[in-house]
Amino acid sequence: MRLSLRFVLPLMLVLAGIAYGVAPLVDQLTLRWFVRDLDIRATLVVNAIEEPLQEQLLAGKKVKIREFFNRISQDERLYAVGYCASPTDKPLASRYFPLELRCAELDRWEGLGDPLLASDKGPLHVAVKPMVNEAAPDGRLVLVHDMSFVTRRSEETKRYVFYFFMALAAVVSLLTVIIAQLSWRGWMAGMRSLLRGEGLLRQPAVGAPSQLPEFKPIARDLQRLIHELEAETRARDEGQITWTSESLRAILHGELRGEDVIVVSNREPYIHQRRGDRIEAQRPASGLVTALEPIMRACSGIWIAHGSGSADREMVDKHDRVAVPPEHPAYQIRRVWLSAEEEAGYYYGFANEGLWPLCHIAHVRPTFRSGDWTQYVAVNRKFARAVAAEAKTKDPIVLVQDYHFALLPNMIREQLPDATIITFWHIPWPNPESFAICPWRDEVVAGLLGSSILGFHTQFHCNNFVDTVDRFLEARVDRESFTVSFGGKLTAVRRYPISIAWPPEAEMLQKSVPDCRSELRLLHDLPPEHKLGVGVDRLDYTKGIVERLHAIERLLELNPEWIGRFSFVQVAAPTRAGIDEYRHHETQVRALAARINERFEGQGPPPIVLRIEHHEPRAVYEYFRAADVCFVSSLHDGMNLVAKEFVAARDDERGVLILSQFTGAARELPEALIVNPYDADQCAAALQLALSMPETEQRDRMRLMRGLVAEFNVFRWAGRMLLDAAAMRRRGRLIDKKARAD
Ligand code: ADQ
Repeated sequence: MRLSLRFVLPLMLVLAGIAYGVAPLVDQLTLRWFVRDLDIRATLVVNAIEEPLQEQLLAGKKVKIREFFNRISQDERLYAVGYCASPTDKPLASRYFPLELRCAELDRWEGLGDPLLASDKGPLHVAVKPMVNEAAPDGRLVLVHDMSFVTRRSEETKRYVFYFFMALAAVVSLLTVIIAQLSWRGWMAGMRSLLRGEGLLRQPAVGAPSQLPEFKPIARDLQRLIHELEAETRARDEGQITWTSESLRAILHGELRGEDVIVVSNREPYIHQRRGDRIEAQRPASGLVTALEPIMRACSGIWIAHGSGSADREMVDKHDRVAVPPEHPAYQIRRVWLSAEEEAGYYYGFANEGLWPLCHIAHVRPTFRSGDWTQYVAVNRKFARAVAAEAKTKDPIVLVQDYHFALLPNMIREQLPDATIITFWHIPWPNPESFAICPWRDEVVAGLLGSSILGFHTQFHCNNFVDTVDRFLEARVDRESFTVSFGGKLTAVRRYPISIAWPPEAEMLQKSVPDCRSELRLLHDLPPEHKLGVGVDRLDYTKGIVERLHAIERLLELNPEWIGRFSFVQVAAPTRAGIDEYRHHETQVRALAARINERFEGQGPPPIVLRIEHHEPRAVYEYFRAADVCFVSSLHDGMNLVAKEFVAARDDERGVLILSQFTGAARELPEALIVNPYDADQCAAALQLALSMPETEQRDRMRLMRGLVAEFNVFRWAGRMLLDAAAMRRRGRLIDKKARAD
């Protein structure tokens, strides 16, 4: 109806306008016709009466002539008749002859002048015709016609014109509405067929309306738009969106606008360190920070972490908060202070001597001390209090990071029952038998089940966790939906493989690959064409550095042609040096490297170069870009970001990645040379293959791996978790609303 009105209303207005303009025109036209008719009539009358009138004029019978005039002016239209013998005479006239018509002024009524004379009776038409004889050579007959009928007719004409346009408007409107409705249906059918994809490229489906030619120009545009929308929706549903920090930020703005977001991790995203009289804000080399920062920036949330820097206390306000990043503050860090005792028990003790080896099963015995556990509980509680204090709403989104906070989800739940708690466990989860040796296994698992969503890197770890719950707790496990119901709360156990930022920061790729190659070879006193392998890790026993060095020794044993032509630089960041096992591990690595170098001494550059120190991310990338091979030999690793960083660093599509089958990354990067790090011969063979791999094969493998890392990047990791959380919150709110309504 509204559509019809859209057509009909303007049409009516236009027609009314035309009618308004046309009526006076028609009026004038009809008047002109009547005047012409009266002229003709006057001539006829003159012709008809000329003969008898001439006779009477010659006879000079004025009375008779007046009677004669009175008689003929009884005609309905002929109003009066008069005769002027000369301009100086008075007219010899019938009754009603207008006094204004004087014989001396008859000239103006002759010819093409205006023949109309206004009178009380309405307009009169005056026709002056010559009527001469010998006695009156200037004689003129004056015929006055009544024109009041013209006014009546004009009124009627206007009325008819109005009716005509009304009828025309009705007919045209009706036709327009019918045509519009039919066209609309046609357009709709055409549009539907386009939306179904029956566009220009394909034939319409049988029975479907054939495509309207009018759609041809927009068909391609429309199809492109539809495909884009479809791809976007599909991508979002299937997690294939092109995730960038911007798209993450945009989605978070859309989905989590105004939400209260809190991140909790042991490590802070910015650590303030005192360097002499300067204070430096250090950004730890951590994938976690890279992944979570865009979320914090998008939501201006708060990040709660252990204040571990030497100048951390100097930088905070009275609420222990500091705004970061220092250059453009976008969110806040809330620092939690730990005593040396707390740190020893919670961080070094239960987390890193207990849970870390327990979950990695790297043949280092986990150590469980009740004192450590007490501190672990106390510190988790301390962080729970900090979360409750920092929450601006009763239902914040809390992102709990890692094995330092296994108890925290449930503790937060006790204080903020409506919070959405997403916990991500960055390390592997072992099978139930292995996990069972933890004296507080039930408490740890129950603590984690305070989460709304519990994330792991791989499905394998999700399965292990659900099996563990099934084995030790009175909980209902739904393996279809992968949810656990425990103590009336539901936890979704999900796989979110972590990754790195893509594309890597431009600064990381600033130095060209040839420059990195030549500079690093120069730095380590290696010839320009020397083959270079790299390993980049925290100096952790789970990273398989010892196994890696054994594999290199085995390579040189089996393929002595590489002696003096191949060196391996192990970049190792010191870590958890307060733990005996780590100190022992460092000693072991140093001794092994020294022994191998000694063994091949005097045969060119040493095969192993140890760089045991923290490097800036840019320096790490330079090693990646300079290397022919990157060797990741973790004995067990939740994901391993080093493997993905190596791939990201190689925009030249060269270099070979050797990757342990016990990393989460191995499930995503099958184009790497996948090895068992415990098998030195297999690793040596992989090294041999890598060092002699043709460039085309390197490129093919690297290209595939780069494609995957680009797509499954860290923004996707964070985005998927938060989108799931947002969906969960929407569902929760809907259920609450319904419950209130019931
Ligand atoms: P990590 O065990 O620390 O992480 P990883 O994923 O490899 O292991 O990340 C290490 C990070 O530190 C990388 O960004 C790397 O570049 C950097 N790094 C390593 N050595 C360095 C050095 N010498 N100097 C400077 N930077 C160095 C834990 C889990 C992993 C999981 C991540 C993320 O153990 O399995 O992938 O969390 O969830």
